[in-house]
Amino acid sequence: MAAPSTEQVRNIVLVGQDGAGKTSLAEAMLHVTGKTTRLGTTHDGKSNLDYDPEEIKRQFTVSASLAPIPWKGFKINMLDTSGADDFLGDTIAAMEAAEMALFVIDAVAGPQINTTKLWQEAERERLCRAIFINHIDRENADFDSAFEALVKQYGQRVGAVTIPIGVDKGFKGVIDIIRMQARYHIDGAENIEEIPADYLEAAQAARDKLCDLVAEADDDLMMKYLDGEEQLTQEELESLLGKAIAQELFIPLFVGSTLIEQGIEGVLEDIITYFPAPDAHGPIPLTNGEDLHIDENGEAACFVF
Ligand SMILES: Nc1nc2c(ncn2[C@@H]2O[C@H](COP(=O)(O)OP(=O)(O)O)[C@@H](O)[C@H]2O)c(=O)[nH]1
Ligand SMILES: [Mg+2]
Repeated sequence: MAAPSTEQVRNIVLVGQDGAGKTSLAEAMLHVTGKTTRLGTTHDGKSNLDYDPEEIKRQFTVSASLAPIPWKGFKINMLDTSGADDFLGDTIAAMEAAEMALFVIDAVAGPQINTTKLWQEAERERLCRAIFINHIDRENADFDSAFEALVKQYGQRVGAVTIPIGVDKGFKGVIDIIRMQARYHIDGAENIEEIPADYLEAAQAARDKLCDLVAEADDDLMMKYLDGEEQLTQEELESLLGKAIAQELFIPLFVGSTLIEQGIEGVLEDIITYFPAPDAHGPIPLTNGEDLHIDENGEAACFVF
């Protein structure tokens, strides 16, 4: 494969508490895109990423590993990290190599201590963020309470771009709030359908919240919005999403289950459509909180405090 241009590359680091399903998410992405023929699983030592004997024995990721995923002409580099206490230093180092951190949260346990530590690190580094609520197929998994807990802990910028269809063991697909459609993963492929009637109200409420958050990325639209309660058009929403994510005005929240591979294709699609690409001419976040700007010749031009 020829080297892709930087616009076609996405470097995403998977972070969060151990057990949330980071490695399983990378495995599901590899599988739904056809990079692997069998879904790798960590609980039985059959993972492509947790292959080290120590990881098989402990049943969790010890050192960061890279899963390059070629998809639709893009190259998505997923960096899978450890969420265990002893290995957070390695995880923080891996975060510096990515333009985006995808936080994986266990729907039953909610945000946990190491997730919050890593969140603070991302905040300090000005690393753009997204969230994937996983394990939604499990008994007692409750999307609304997990979502509420995340907003409480990480702020109002968190907004759902997918919501679940069905609860715990009856979970069977997601509603894509950006495209307003239902997405089901059935027999190895994705089926796109209309939103079921009993989910229309919840989908519209999530859509309104999404538009509110994303409008913040454009002053003119925000004024229009405040003046006349005008809705964003589909085009306006799509054109502002990437900007709102890159400016950290909006933190997209996805939901799904890596074990039954629901909600995975939507994340991949949004990664290539809205997540930031490596950009040599944009600000590069530094560990000390300053921004280093690079001029057209690739030289460090100035520090902005
Ligand atoms: N029921 C259910 N189990 C999951 C899901 N995702 C991961 N698991 C299980 O949760 C455990 C931890 O997953 P893993 O990917 O190793 O978590 P990590 O430490 O964040 O990388 C494993 O036993 C997985 O099989 C899910 O969506 N649903
Ligand atoms: Mg892992």
